[in-house]
Amino acid sequence: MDSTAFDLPGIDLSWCPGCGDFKILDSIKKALAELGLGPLDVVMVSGIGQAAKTPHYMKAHFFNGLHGRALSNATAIKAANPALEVIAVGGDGDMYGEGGNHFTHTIRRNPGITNLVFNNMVYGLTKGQASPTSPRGFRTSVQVDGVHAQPFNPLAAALVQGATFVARAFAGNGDQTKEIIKRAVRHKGYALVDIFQPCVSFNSVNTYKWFMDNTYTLEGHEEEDFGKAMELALLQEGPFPLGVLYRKEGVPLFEETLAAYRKDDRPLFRREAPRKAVKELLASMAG
Ligand SMILES: Cc1ncc(C[n+]2csc(CCOP(=O)(O)OP(=O)(O)O)c2C)c(N)n1
Repeated sequence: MDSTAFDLPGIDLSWCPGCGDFKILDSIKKALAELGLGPLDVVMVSGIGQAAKTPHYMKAHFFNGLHGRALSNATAIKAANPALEVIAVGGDGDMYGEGGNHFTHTIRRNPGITNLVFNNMVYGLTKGQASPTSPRGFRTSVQVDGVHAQPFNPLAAALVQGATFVARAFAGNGDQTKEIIKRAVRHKGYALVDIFQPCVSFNSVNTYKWFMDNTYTLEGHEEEDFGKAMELALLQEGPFPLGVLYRKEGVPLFEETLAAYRKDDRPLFRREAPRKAVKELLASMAG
């Protein structure tokens, strides 16, 4: 499959010129094409934000829901049709702020979905307020004295909740990002890829140069070594490692463990809803 299969001609992209989102969109399309997937195999799921507009800009199934709710919607879609490749995309604000609760509890369930977070350390869509991953001291029009809080650490949080695939990429490294996304999509279980993404309009600290100077590619790393992964994830100052920090195979998937699939392996979307039973249940609850 050619990556142009995912192109959606004639759309009006609202991203600023130079935005890291363009590079990530390109990496996603190439990764899916190289995996032999086409638009009908993939569902892109998002909430709200600039990053969350990604599904609007590519040809595939998509579901756009409430702010911070991409992961719960993605989990349900995967449960209804496990044959689909379900990819939840959004920014650090959407996934770790508004969606923080869903981020934590989705990981515990281990659905077979991919979670791509475009981490620009700022709220882009709403014009530059601090996000959960903004560094301490980061000044904005709202945080005029600079951010006081400790930044949220998505990699360590994911590891501690039992995420079975945890990786970090940088939008500026298109090929590496593509390869990491391919591995995340192939992984059987919840896969987080936190992608450093420079916001050229509202983050003048974490620029392309800053990310280049403060990252390095992991080499010879034991991906199944939880302790080492946690040590890398806990780094508070750069250089930050790029690559797959942690991977664990063989953990049961959310959709596999559902009672609905115990006796019947037909996907939920192919089944008749038990209308009579639902009607009776509702009637029994009325008055
Ligand atoms: C419930 C709710 N709270 C707040 C907002 C306002 N809002 C829209 S997008 C956004 C933040 C987006 O930031 P991020 O997810 O980091 O994505 P980016 O735009 O930087 O890609 C906020 C706070 C909203 N739409 N709905």
